[in-house]
Amino acid sequence: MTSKIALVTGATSGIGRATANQLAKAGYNLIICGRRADKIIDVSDELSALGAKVLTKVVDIRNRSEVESFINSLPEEWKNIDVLVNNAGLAAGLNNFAEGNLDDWDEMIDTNIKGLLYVSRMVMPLMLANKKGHIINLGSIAGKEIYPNGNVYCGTKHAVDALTKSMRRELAEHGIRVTGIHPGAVETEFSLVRFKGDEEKAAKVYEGFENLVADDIAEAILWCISRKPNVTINDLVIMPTAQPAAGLIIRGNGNVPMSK
Ligand code: NDP
Ligand code: 8X3
Repeated sequence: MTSKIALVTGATSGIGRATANQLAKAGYNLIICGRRADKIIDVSDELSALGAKVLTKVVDIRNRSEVESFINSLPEEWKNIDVLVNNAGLAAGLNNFAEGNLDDWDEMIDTNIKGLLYVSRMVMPLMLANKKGHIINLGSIAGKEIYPNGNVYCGTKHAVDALTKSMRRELAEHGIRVTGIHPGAVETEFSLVRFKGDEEKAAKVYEGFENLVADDIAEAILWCISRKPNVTINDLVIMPTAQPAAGLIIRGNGNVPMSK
């Protein structure tokens, strides 16, 4: 295959889907995964229409053996992965510690930390063998700061930040680049997932200010991976202008510039 190959986890919606689209437009072929089979087909159709070759797989990244067989069973020509976007992740709930839901905690830790590690563990040897590659990890402003009741989600994203730095330290000598992307509030399915399908609660998160959209992050990812090979963007913290810090959103203030 002459085009470069990118693997995007959690490409069925939001930032992952937008990133897969941006990469297809830039000429990449795509390996995409997520748990929702119907959505994967929709995204695959979108990417094919943009001229990309697409390989799809329904995978729950929390499941170690699913991740192992996903990567092991890639056809040889698809194992030449140039870019891994470790995007799949979620927040579940927004409670104080004492009232925290342990299933939510497990889900966040299993997905955001362990799932990211399982995928990375399987893809890194392929990149090492090819002596090239770029790993993009989706952290969050919640991995740089904390906010009220963000507790375990913030903990998982702080872990992603630490793992990103460790990966970079270890892989630089092999010419493999590692970048952490840390967005503030991006309107995706994120809040709908966090509030377990409560649309009203999810919509309130984005009221009265101009949030980021998935393409803002996808464009930044494309910019990071298209720098000259001697340039690594270590870390990007990308915030809505109206969100100067984690958990602090300036709503309904005419002084904050809007794009339209
Ligand atoms: P979405 O909910 O829109 O997308 C999340 C994606 O992750 C979906 O494609 C989902 O697919 C996938 N996913 C979740 N769990 C699993 C799993 N166990 N196995 C495989 N895929 C999974 O949210 P975003 O696009 O906003 O989130 C993408 C990343 O960006 C996350 O890591 C999030 O923490 C991070 N982020 C988001 C911010 C925001 O404000 N939106 C801000 C900062 C960081 P499916 O359900 O089909 O499995
Ligand atoms: C999510 C970032 O600020 O919306 O990772 O909680 S924020």
